[in-house]
Amino acid sequence: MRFTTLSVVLATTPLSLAAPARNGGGHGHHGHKAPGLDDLAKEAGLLYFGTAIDNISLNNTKYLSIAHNTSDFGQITPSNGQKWMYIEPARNVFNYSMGDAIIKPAKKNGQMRRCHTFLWHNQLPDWLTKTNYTKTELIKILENHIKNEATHYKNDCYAWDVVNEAFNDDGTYRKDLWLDTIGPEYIPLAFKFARKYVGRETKLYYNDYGIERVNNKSLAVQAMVQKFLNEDIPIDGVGFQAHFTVGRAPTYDDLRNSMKLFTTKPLELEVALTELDVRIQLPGTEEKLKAQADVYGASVKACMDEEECVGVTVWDFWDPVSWVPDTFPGYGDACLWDKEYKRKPAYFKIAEVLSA
Ligand SMILES: *[C@@H]1O[C@H](CO)[C@@H](O)[C@H](O)[C@H]1NC(C)=O
Ligand SMILES: *[C@@H]1O[C@H](CO)[C@@H](O)[C@H](O)[C@H]1NC(C)=O
Ligand SMILES: *[C@@H]1O[C@H](CO)[C@@H](O)[C@H](O)[C@H]1NC(C)=O
Ligand SMILES: *[C@@H]1O[C@H](CO)[C@@H](O)[C@H](O)[C@H]1NC(C)=O
Ligand SMILES: *[C@@H]1O[C@H](CO)[C@@H](O)[C@H](O)[C@H]1NC(C)=O
Ligand SMILES: CC(=O)N[C@H]1CO[C@H](CO)[C@@H](O)[C@@H]1O
Repeated sequence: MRFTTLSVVLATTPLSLAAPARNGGGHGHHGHKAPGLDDLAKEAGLLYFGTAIDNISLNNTKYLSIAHNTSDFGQITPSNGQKWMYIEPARNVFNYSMGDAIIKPAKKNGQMRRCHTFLWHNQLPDWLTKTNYTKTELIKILENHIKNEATHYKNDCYAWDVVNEAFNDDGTYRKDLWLDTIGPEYIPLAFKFARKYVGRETKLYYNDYGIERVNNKSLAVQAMVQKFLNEDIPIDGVGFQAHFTVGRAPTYDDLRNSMKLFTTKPLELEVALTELDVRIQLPGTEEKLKAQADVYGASVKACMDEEECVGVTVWDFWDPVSWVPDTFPGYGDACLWDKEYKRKPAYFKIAEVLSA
């Protein structure tokens, strides 16, 4: 099934979205290179192995040489640059410079792009959060935002995260601006608007954290998708963010079971690990790095073994620019490359899993 999907994508997608010509090759007589994570992921039947990158890293040539090495990363996701506060900083004033700074070089380099995100409760501009709009006005604002951003990035994105993090852990809807003003129908509305304005081939995803096990939250997302299906609301995939912690991470079986909520009949959606990182309580030790490698390995294996899991994206690859230390004090070292740009045991574990 996955191979069929891949050939359909390659056959019907504008060239710019399709798989890249590789840097470095490795078929010549000189300098055979070890295959990277994306090379191995594609051989294992996935569409990509990717990474999120952020604007603060764009002045760093060493960082960029790794981010744009297509042997390791076949897909790029902007961590922040396509979020509402940057894209529409004043009402109906659009600024794509931060998004473009990530998307354009990735496109030029033949890397696929996952675009992130049209609608979230966080990183919204003040003009949106500090005014009480009516329901009708807010729906207009939502459509106008999606229309403009989707049109600007038309055919640039393999997938769009249309709605991000709409549920609480207990499976109820998250209370935010969107729910308070529009009601739960803001979610299907966002997907309808997205389908209207994104490129024909672009996949529409619902993306969330804490759904990597069968629990109240993943079941609530499943129920929502089932309702979409009954009501002809377009959706193609569910993104498992997969921000994990050593010692508390979902197992291989947890992930497989939760993926099946969405990939089996009647939903038959695709899934992906969209923001994978594995934090450890500092200081890092050899033992903790090994445990981290096992979590990364089990997570990637779960995606590899699930026919409808299309790929894995890590939420940045370099420890010094990870979001983890700022967000979870005392935790860190969550990425695949350490501060000296050395690949960590987790990198090699993933390579081993993908090669098996
Ligand atoms: C790109 O990555 C591959 C796989 O990790 C590696 O073998 C190769 O040396 C890298 N290329 C460059 C130019 O660093
Ligand atoms: C890039 O800019 C950031 C500040 O935005 C700075 O902290 C960092 O040192 C710079 N990196 C390089 C390689 O110049
Ligand atoms: C657009 O955003 C960039 C990056 O944040 C900023 O440097 C630039 O001044 C903005 N452009 C306008 C016209 O506001
Ligand atoms: C918006 O409505 C809330 C609750 O009714 C009120 O507390 C707040 O002051 C209002 N904000 C503005 C900017 O009118
Ligand atoms: C899960 O939802 C059920 C009701 O559907 C509730 O009784 C239970 O407390 C919830 N569990 C958690 C952990 O929130
Ligand atoms: C906030 C930030 O770092 N913005 C930068 C993102 O990247 C573009 C292109 O390099 C810069 O113009 C922005 O200033």
